Amino acid sequence: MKITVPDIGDFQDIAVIEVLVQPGDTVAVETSLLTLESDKATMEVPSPVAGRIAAVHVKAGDKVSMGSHIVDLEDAATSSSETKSPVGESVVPVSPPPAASTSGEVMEVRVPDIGDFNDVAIIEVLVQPGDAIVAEAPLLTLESDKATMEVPAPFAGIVQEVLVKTGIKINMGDLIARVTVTDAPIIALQVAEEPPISPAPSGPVPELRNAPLPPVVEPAISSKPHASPSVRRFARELSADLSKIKGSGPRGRILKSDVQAYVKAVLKSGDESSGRGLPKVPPIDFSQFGDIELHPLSRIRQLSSSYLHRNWVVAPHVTQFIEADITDMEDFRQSLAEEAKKEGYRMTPLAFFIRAAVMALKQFPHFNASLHEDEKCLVYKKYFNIGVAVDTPSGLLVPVLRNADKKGLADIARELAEISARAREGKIKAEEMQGGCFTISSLGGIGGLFFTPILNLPEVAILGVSRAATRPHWDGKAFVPRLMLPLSLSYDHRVIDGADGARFIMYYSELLSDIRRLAL
Ligand code: CAO
Repeated sequence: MKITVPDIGDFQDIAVIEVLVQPGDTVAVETSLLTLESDKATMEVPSPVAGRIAAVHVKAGDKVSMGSHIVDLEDAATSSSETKSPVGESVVPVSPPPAASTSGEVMEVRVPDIGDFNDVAIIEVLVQPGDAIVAEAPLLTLESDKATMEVPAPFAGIVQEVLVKTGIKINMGDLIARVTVTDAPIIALQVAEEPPISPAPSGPVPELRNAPLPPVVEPAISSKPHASPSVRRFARELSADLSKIKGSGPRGRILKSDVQAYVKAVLKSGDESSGRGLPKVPPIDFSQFGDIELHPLSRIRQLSSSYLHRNWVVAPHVTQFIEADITDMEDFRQSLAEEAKKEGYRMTPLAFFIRAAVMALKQFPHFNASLHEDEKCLVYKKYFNIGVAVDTPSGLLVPVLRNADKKGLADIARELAEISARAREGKIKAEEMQGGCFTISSLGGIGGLFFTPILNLPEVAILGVSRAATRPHWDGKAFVPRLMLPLSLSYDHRVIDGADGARFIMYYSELLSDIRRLAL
């Protein structure tokens, strides 16, 4: 049976952007055969009958019009060869950006001109408050009995409020959302990568957008994947996450072939995000052994668990330990503490540790680097941003102290107090946790000896600081009491050799022991 392009309205010479079937495929009635795209709309041509594809007469890039011969079907289930009307998948034209919008302004986004359609049902809301969107990112999917349409964003921004929900019917001019306009490229966290999470017991949703702790920090452009409903359906059937798939179609559109290639690659590597191929711990009914209670984990903890797991598995960690003699440093700090108190801040030992970290990073630049994504070169950073792990009621956060090399001890101490207080109050912004070069995790206020910190990828090293204690120290003639600080340096062995790890921590320890060098 010869299948041809049906009546597609006013369209002539419309481009085939994807051929969805190949010889040998079995198709059902309405299985999509082709995706066509003009500058106004994207359409899928469905099969009018069930059968097996005997031959395909078009390829991506060809132009077709009504009557063009598309495929031959064999074993067709009915004798009708009249192709059904295409299921229109209009990409609703983007409304022009608001004329007088300036970055930071909250603008309304309304349903643009959607042609003759009235009271069209929303079948999917693709954004939520807090989402960073690029211009033309799909906001909603609408479906009438004739077509499925996506309503794109007229400009880039951060979604403040979504005023519609799945199931309701809308018309041209209805208010969809309020969006804060941004003119800079939008950088968002890779939250989309994470599995769905149940509502947090504490804190509002935006908390989720504040990336957590030791891990954070791979900026990524966030927008909803650009794919037609049938490709979305196909991806859903295969449990493939569209946000991880790079589209090879026009304007980055994800094609069926992209989904297939992605699934093949995942199967080959045996590395789907859920478990990296590791066997799962079998579920246990703990109540069989005694009373239990179930407490939900905070969103930050759920996110950090996934980041930490990834970092632990991805980077081969080595941890090197040393004790630094900080007796003189502590005397010096005490001498500054009184004055600092008068000025309203605490001269914390951490300020010294941050300053020494900058000096050590300058001496060993490959510790102030990240492995390039192709793993063939190192990205050296010429700036010195130090992340500090802060213990908060909802879990660990790592705010970043920027340009620490340009700040004195007092400025570092003040800023540290300010950012750690805001982190504890849940007021730290996502961007304040990005761009770190090296992280310090201090458990000095709590106690304990050495520990093995997990890397905050893509950083290549992290320093764990424990509680200093006075110990007998052999000075060559006698044992003398010295204040010794346990340090634990974890590094990424893909980038740093053991010898350099040892050199770095020795140098760092010497800096802390020699207050003249540290104070310079
Ligand atoms: N040795 C001995 N005493 C130390 C010390 C050390 N290494 N570090 C801090 N102290 C002292 C401080 O001087 C302070 O004493 P005073 O009250 O007499 O001034 C006291 O311990 C409490 O310090 P702190 O921990 O409250 O403050 P800080 O500036 O040292 O640290 C911060 C700030 C935000 C890093 C810390 O509060 C915090 O959250 N630490 C936990 C980080 C964490 O959980 N890391 C693990 C990550 S991996 O899972």
